[in-house]
Amino acid sequence: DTGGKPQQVDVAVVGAGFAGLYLLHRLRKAGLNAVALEEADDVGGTWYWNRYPGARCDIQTIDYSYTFDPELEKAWTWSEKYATQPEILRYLGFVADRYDLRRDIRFKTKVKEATWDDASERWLITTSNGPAVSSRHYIMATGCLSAPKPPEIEGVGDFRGEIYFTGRWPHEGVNLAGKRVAVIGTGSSGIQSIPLIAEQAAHLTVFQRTPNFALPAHNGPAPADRLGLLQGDRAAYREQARQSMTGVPYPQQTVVSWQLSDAERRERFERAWAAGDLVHILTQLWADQGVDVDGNKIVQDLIREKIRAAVKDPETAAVLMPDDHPFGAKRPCLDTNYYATYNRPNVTLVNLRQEPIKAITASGIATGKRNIDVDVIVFATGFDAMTGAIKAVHPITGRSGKSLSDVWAHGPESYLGLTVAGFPNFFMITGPGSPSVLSNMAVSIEQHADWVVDRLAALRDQGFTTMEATDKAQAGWAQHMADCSMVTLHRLANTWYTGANVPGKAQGVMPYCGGVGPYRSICDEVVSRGMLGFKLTGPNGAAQC
Ligand code: NA7
Repeated sequence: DTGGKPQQVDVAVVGAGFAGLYLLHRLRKAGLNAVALEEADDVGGTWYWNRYPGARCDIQTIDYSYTFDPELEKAWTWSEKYATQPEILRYLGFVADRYDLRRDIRFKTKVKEATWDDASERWLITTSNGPAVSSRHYIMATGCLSAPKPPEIEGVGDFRGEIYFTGRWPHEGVNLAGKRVAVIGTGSSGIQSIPLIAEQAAHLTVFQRTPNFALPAHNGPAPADRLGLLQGDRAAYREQARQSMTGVPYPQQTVVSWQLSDAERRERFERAWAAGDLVHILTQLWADQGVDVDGNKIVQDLIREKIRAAVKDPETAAVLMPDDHPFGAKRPCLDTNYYATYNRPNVTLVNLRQEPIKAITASGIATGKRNIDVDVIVFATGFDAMTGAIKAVHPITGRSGKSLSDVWAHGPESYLGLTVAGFPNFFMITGPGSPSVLSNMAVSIEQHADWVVDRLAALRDQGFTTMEATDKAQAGWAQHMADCSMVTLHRLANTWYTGANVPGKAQGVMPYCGGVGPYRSICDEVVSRGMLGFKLTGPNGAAQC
């Protein structure tokens, strides 16, 4: 804060990634003036920071795109079925330029604190760079996987070689050629980067704590069948996506596993394996795969068979086979040559379940059994997901003087994943309690942003100044969240969906498990029933539904 007068706007947005950019566009069209505060020196969010080798989106490009403007869809053509990080970053830059959004973004500006003032009914937001912001509304568009998790391993400071985090990969200057490299972590970031690091490094040692299910991406041109569906009737395709369970328009399966013969199940599985599409394999095999442990085990066995076939050394193959969680309960990965990489002579796999890392030393990594000397350590250890980036603005102080971190001490509470009781005019895009990470983010982001901006415009038009979820509505949403999570298998795995990846973090399934289409209907019904569950106030009085 320079000590100058706060910048006055209708809406302050934090983040200029996929969500922040769309918000700026929508807010401007709705006649609300806004500023986006962005820590990086350019737009892109996730796609700005995650520059590690092999970084790609694992939702197909035809689905991972903005859909709000058919002209934009015409103006941009993706080069592949799955876009690389640089291509997605170019796309987001293209969108920022096309809609002239950069003039409303303050780059290299980290948000420090945010405080609600009851008297003026405004948020005051202090920043690391430039004046504070005073705004009527405050929207966190900070993403779900943007706050890297600390390594939680002793001795990191002692290491004399190079250290990289996949989520904070340097923009240039990384050269792994001829070096002994360690990768810690086998989530999506590890699984995408390991094959490319293995090609460059003299030797690669992968430190795996929990094996993950990974499927071949079969990247290349966008598949003709999916592209045909989109191009056949673009509006209908997009609408089906919005009403679907995942934000990708696949039909709902109604046949359960035990109604199919072994041969029929295998045929469906092989088709899904060949499709190279997470949403396909997660939703199109049989109806009980995501909700019943037996229906799920059939898929697990079929995938383990594939791993066994891909990896030549049976012991290594066994270590790579997930055996502790249902398929889909932990985020599965899409890979290019992942399992085959373990057939290379310069790659070694260390099973941390047998020999946990004791410490990082000056020269490498010490497990209970040995010291492995390396020149470079890559941490692909993940994120403080869903709540980490929101809580990083600390404190966010609401009406009661309480901070959001305190209110969330036992886990994130929200109404619709969009708002929090006690925090008037505060909104989250893809927050905990929304479908977010269980969906195609592009579709969820547009739905959330549309809903929020439409509400702000309606408030203004109706003469209200504040909007706040009631405690009762929030408790009802928590119950509904719990009910939905009991139907799926996500609760049966220790993952970043449940907070289990961060020591000491409150446990609970954070994303809404009820599906994108049903969630949209609920959000729309809240509006059609007169803002059910919200209290609105303004100079002409209050309304509570
Ligand atoms: P993930 O999926 O959280 O993966 C992190 C990996 O790092 C996972 O294998 C972890 O093992 C491992 N890990 C984390 N901490 C440690 C320590 N201290 N020691 C050893 N191993 C550790 O993060 P990603 O960045 O790969 O992917 C995040 C999402 O981005 C992904 O799901 C997609 O949605 C896109 P664990 O499983 O916890 O035993």
